[in-house]
Amino acid sequence: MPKPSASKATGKTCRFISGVVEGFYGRPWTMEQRTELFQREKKWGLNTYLYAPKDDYKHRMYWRDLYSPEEAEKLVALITAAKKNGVDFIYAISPGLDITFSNPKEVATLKRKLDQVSGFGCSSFSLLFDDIETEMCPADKQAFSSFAHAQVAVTNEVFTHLGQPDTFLFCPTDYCAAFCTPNVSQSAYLHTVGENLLPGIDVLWTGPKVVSHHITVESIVEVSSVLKRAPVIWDNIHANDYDPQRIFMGPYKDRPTDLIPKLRGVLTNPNCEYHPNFVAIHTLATWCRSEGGRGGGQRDVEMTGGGDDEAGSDPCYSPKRALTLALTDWLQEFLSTDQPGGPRPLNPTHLKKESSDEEPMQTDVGDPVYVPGSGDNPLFTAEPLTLDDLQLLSELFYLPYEHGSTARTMLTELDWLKAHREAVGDAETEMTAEWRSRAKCFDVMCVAVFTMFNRLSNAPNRSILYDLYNYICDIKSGVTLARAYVKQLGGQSRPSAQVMTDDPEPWGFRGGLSGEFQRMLPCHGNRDLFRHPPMTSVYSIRPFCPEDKTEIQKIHMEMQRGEAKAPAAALPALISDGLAGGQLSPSPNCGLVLEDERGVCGYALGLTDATAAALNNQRTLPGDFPSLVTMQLHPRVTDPAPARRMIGSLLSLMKTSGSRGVFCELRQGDRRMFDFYSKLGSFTTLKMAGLPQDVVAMGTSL
Ligand code: GDL
Repeated sequence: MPKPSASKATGKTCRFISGVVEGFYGRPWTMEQRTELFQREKKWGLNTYLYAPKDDYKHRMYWRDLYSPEEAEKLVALITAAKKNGVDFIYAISPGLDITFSNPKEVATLKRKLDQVSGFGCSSFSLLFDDIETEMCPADKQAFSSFAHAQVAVTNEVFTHLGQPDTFLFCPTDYCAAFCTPNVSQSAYLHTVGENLLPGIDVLWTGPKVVSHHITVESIVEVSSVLKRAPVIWDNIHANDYDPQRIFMGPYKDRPTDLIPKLRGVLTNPNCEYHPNFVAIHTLATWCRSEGGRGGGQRDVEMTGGGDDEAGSDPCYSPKRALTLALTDWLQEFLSTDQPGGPRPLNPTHLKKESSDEEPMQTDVGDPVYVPGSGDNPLFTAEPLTLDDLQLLSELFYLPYEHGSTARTMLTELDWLKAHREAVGDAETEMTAEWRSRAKCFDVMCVAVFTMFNRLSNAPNRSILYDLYNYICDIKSGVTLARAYVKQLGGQSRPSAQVMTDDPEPWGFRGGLSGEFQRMLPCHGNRDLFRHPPMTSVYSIRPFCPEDKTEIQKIHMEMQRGEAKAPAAALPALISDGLAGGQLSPSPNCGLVLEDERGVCGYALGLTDATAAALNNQRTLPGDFPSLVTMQLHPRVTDPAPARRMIGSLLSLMKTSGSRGVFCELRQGDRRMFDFYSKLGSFTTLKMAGLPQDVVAMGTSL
């Protein structure tokens, strides 16, 4: 643990604040869970719990209301339990939704509430002003020169009223760099806080962002100099209250241990579900302990990151090893029964019984035990959960900015299998063999997820399982769909009803209305090629015929208009404009047209020998790419699949016509096609002499 240090501002000896803030939106934890948390904190060497559940009535929305005798009794018990475990219980209140800072009655009400909690045995407090409206009411505007002045005045007054507690935390409204205008060092708000907040009050800070990917020493030095004190990090790295599909069970990470001497403390605001926070809190504790070995000659060799496979590793802390330590301890929790009536361990003699007409065995509670006979179904059994299962669970639900390694591999492999699906069905080439072998590995990974799911479902500790259930069920469905799709690509099964149907069951498309909204927004997940609401159209691809020229021209013109903020004439000319514009005809058998119920909605055209066309446009072709392709889709085609099928078919046709490499030209404004070719995987950017500015060439060998 970090050594206690003397505060420059107050001369008080301060221990490094470490622990948990229950500061998320949604259902607060139960008193039993909190009490268990204190025991864990004690065991793991953490020393603080900040009580700040956003949706606890009397913490925020009804902050003025005093606790009833029943509530008081529970809080007293909680505060006592914290003390018993050496955990500092900090009571936080969030009056910012509607307090009038300049009204003395309001300040008196706040003091009365905190006095009540003080009477419960609590001696550490916190005022939170996060996530509130920054516009002051007219009365406050009259009384204070800024919002920061209003908050600081009330906070100082309450702090003094409570007798300047040893621990008193203030959460600013601009609690991360992203909220500061224009930036941290020039933020008038933070400067006011730094200069006017009494020195005994510590300030909470979430880092560069609300959910910070990295927190660097430099960023902390910068904010500390403005705040005139080292902040306490309120870390949202494991918070999941903003997305019901995510939960984080990766290790505490991307905060160098060099930060520890620069900070007043770290409190993690983790997942809303209590049990899955085992990893978040255990690894934070390991991180906090890591500093203990510094300079003292007793560095914890087990925990040092050196020689680890983690890039830029910390000499004092290895997230990977911290994770293994946490999961090893967590496994024991999973295996301990938490509810009466759980499965009884099977008596091995029962399993040996051959015939069902023997007398049923009696257990110690007298229930008959069913023993299947020789022709009966064997009993369902799931093997006990293993450390590998928990490792996989953590990797599938890792961190907000990072999937775990198995998750990354599965995504990469699925992407590759999709991009190279033309390999299947060819004569047995090397590529086909590679495709099949990678598909097999993908399948093994999918099966490991299902096995983990079964073993988790059978784990004796039901409370942990229930907290995880929705998430593991969700990932199981996602993996089931992906697996079925790969099998179908490999010709091992007919197109799966769930993957391909135009009328999927509710569980075949996920995410509800919110998911649909998101998929329709332009910034939706940068991995996505096109926005694709549920498929409603049936597409067909057929060979191009000269009668299609007019429709193709229309699409070509329309796309040019969309691409150009300026009139079409201002766009740099592409060699393929001639093909799409009808001046050039595609080579025989090298044109395809996409149709939906409204008619032609896309085209893919190729010239096997583009030398002459290139010369006309003052380009010099790169030697290995003599052929030109161009593809365009009407904006109403929101599903990426037909586009991929069409370009795949065109490339096959061109190869059959003798081409060994194709290229395409794209204007930089045509992001959609640029993304499309980039994500196919096989196309790369080419150097080509004579390309106009703002035009890129991409190509692939055939
Ligand atoms: C926030 C909220 C917090 C919430 C978190 C993650 C702070 C200081 N406040 O902004 O209550 O749980 O985001 O959604 O972080």
